[in-house]
Amino acid sequence: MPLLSQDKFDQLKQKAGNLLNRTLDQHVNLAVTGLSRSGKTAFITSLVNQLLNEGGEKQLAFFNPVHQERFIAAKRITQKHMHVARFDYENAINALNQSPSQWPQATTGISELRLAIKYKPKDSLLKYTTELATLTLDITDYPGEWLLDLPMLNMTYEQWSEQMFSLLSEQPRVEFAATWMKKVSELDPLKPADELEIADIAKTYTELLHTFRHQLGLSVIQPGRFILPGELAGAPILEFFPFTDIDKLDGNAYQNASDSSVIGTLKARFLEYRERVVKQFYKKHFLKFDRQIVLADCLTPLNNGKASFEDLKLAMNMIMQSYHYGQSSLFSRLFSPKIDKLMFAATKADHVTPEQHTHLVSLMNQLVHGTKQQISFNAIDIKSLAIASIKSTDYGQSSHQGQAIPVVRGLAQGTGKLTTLFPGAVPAKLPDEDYWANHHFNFVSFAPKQGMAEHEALPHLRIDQVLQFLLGDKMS
Ligand SMILES: Nc1nc2c(ncn2[C@@H]2O[C@H](COP(=O)(O)OP(=O)(O)OP(=O)(O)O)[C@@H](O)[C@H]2O)c(=O)[nH]1
Ligand SMILES: [Mg+2]
Repeated sequence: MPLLSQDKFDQLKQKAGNLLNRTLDQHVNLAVTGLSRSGKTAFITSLVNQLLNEGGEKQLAFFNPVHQERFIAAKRITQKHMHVARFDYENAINALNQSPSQWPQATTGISELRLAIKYKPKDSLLKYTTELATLTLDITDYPGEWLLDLPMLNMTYEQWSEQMFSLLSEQPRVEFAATWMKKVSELDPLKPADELEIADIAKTYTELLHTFRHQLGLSVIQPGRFILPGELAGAPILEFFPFTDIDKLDGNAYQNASDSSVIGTLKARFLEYRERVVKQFYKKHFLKFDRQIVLADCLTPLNNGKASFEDLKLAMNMIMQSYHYGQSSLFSRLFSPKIDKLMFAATKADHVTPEQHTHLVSLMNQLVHGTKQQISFNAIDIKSLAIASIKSTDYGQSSHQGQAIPVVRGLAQGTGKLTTLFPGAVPAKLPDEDYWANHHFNFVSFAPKQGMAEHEALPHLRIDQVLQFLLGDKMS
């Protein structure tokens, strides 16, 4: 006679399973970031959509839980933080399913979404105790612009002002900034601050930042919150600006300037911004992420030209400072993030022909090159990929002067016209003068494909590889 009845055995197994479920790591805090328009909303929408559609086996061939038929299902559950906006998945899907199909709207701040993913464990301890396991996945979407502020923590107001003025004095910014800079240079720094005057000059500075981002396609925008203020819109903490020629002021007068003087007010707000905005974001959110994907649209700056691309390079460098925590005493004292996997994804890869994808990855790698070496030193697992969250084109061949050339075909954004083109070669290295002088990149924005069915997984490029890198080990 068996010592335990089957019922008893199952009960015990269930208990052991519950215990392990509690002790094993079954939770991932995934952060998605990138500068505005880099493709964060499209990425999260597609990733969630692939999981909710139970993998759609063919579509997720490189995601082991699906490939090995261990993926059961995913569903949305109530998000973790009640005070953070919900990622608006429904709205994004509705836009894509509309006729004609639309891209989801631009978003402005931080948002969250939580999924419960059920799967059959394969290699983990869980397989001995329970049939199914659940991975809870928290996804946070936040603007890369917020990371651009990190270097401010290491700077005094004087240093920051100097750096900003030297940026503003160069092309292409100077053309737009000259009048504003003159206005600041005429302002008496030691006179009592006039609240309205300061608000007004800060407003023009903010408008300049918007022009740099949206009209010139530049990436280095500081302070980042000025263009993406979220709940801080209109607060005095966002009403300051860099001051010119502080080093030419009388040292004593500057140091002794009262808090109510122009310079004193600007300095105090700068410090408050650092403390309450920059540091708080790191403490409240950044510290809690386990895994991070940084999205970058390298193609639009390539299309815009040299200044835009160089600025992206600088911005990526600034963003990467957030991962240099092992190197700098300030950051290691302030934060000890636990990120163990970091992915860089070059988005919108469906805009270029497939043989260009290796170049796109290599370009992306060079943009983060210095950093990559330093981070791998800190034992973070890093990978770069070229992806399309929502593939909007088809590939084909066309003949040009008797030669077959690869082409992409899709509906041009705006006109909706079916367009076939060879957009040009992506440089495998950071472009030099010769590239800018002799190469032409002809990039067209595409509308999403029409007639995507509501309950079918969205077409994509390499989202399965992203899932495998970011979640595969947690679902083994
Ligand atoms: N062809 C193609 N275009 C894409 C893809 N992903 C994003 N885009 C384009 O890039 C635009 C911006 O994408 P979003 O996902 O809204 O970018 P975001 O980073 O969330 O932007 P913000 O909300 O402004 O910060 C979209 O409106 C599309 O035009 C993609 O996979 N393929
Ligand atoms: Mg968005």
